[in-house]
Order: sequence, then structure tokens, then C-alpha cells
Amino acid sequence: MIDLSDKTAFITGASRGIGEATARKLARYGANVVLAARSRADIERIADEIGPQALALTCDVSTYRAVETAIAHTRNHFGGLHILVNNAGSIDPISRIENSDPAAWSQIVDVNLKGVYHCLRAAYPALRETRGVAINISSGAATGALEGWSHYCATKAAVLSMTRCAHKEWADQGIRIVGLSPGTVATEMQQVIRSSGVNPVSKLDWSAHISPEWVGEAIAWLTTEAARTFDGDDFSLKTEENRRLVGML
Ligand code: NJP
Repeated sequence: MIDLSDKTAFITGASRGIGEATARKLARYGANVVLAARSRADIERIADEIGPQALALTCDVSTYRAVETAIAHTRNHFGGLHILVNNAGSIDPISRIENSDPAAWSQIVDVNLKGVYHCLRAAYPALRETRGVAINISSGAATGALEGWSHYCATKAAVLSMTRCAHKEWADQGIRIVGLSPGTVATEMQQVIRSSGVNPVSKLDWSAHISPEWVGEAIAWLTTEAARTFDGDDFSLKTEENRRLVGML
């Protein structure tokens, strides 16, 4: 049984999908959880359902000031920050490069890449103080290429690089950084992918996707000492060996 009592976790993109499931899972293991996303009604409802150990903070990760304010609020409210889950992300709109809208493409960079940088940058003093852990949600797209996903593949590759860079700079200060590549997960993002009809991922049967609860379980496991061999790299939930490690098999 993982014990996260006395820990506080800040989870971005917690209004649905993997972020919501992670907030519920970490809270079940005893952590205080901060749910950060733009959809205020959703994060407030989920925080209410979790109980007093949860706090909802509206936050657009593409804006540094918003992230800085939310992290400061977290530290004031719970007295510290031990776990950062950089989960907020988007793939919409899916489009080939020649048809893509430059502003929309750029917005994905602001969320998927700059959002991760903003959270690492703002959380650094708190993570140094607690010798905490940051988990960056990556993707198989970080190392693979898929038609229509240039914005997504490029930003997830950059997130993997951020994981490696932050590990290089912060490991000797006791801050752990690890990436998680979850495989395909049954969330709204997969509905967007399916409705695009572009590339083989959109054709996958829904039963091929794992549940967001398993990703939450993997994130909880990644916060533990047992996961330290994966520091500075992506942990993939696609391999049988790794699924076994987190208890999926
Ligand atoms: O996605 P979805 P998932 N500021 O669409 C939030 C990665 N991943 O749970 O702001 C703050 O259900 C949005 O909240 P809201 C994926 O790349 C997935 O599947 O209220 N938050 C919502 O809570 C992503 O990094 C699969 O709209 C912002 C959340 O992000 C992570 O897993 C496979 C925001 C998105 O919920 C979660 O994805 C894989 C902003 N500017 C990696 N913009 C998969 N599902 O198959 C969005 O390898 N959000």
C-alpha cells in the first residue's frame, strides 16, 4: 500500500481524464491534492467529492503568472509541495502540417511544452525544500511520428527533453524528475483522436485503451522510492514488465 499522507500534490489538467483519476488516486493514498485546470466547475465538483484534503485552483498552464500564483496558493494552503504532476495537455486540432493553423499549432506548444516548463520553474523552490518529485506526462509520440500530430509529437519530444534536462540540473539537489508514457487511455483526448479519422491510432478499438485509473496508479507508484531507477527518463506503461511493476498485471 502506497502511503502519501503528509504529502501535497499539484496536478495540472485535473478537470477530467488522467488528471482527475490521478487526483482521486493520490488522495486515496493520503495526499492533499490541488486540482488545477481551466474548467472551474469541474475541478470544484471533483474537489468537493474528494473532500477537505482537495483544493480546486483555476489555472491556465500556458500563462506563467497563473502557474506561479497557483503554486504559491498551494504552499500557503497546505504548507508545502511534494509532488508535481505535469499532466495538462492537448492534441486538438489534429491536422497535417500543410493544412494547420499557425496560431492553433502554437497554442499546443504553449500548453504541452511551455506549460510543463512553467510548472517546473514555479515549483522549483518548493520541490527543493521538500526533496520532491515531478512527473511529466509524456507519450509514445515523443519518440514516434504520426500523420496529423506534428504539434503533439514535437511537443511531447520536447517534454522528454525537459525531463532529462531537469534531472541533470536538479538530481543532486534531491529533486526527482520522471516522465510517464501511458500508452493509449480511454479519455476525451482519445475521442478527439477517433473523430479525426487520421492515422492508425484513430482506428483503434476503444477496448485497446487502458483506464485513466491505471495511469493514476502508475503515477502514485512513480512517487515511491521503488521507481527511482526511472529518474530522468520516460517510464512506459506499454511494456508488460512495467505494467507488472505498478500492479496492472
Ligand atoms: O486528456 P483530456 P487526457 N491549462 O483531454 C487540461 C497525455 N496522454 O486525460 O483546462 C490547464 O481528457 C484540461 O482541462 P481544462 C496527454 O497528452 C494521453 O487523456 O479544464 N489545463 C483537461 O483537464 C496529456 O498530457 C494519452 O480544459 C489544461 C486535461 O488538460 C495527459 O496525458 C496518451 C489546459 C486534458 O484532459 C492527459 O490527457 C498519451 C491549459 N491551458 C499521453 N489545456 C491518451 N489519452 O491516450 C488543457 O500517451 N488542459
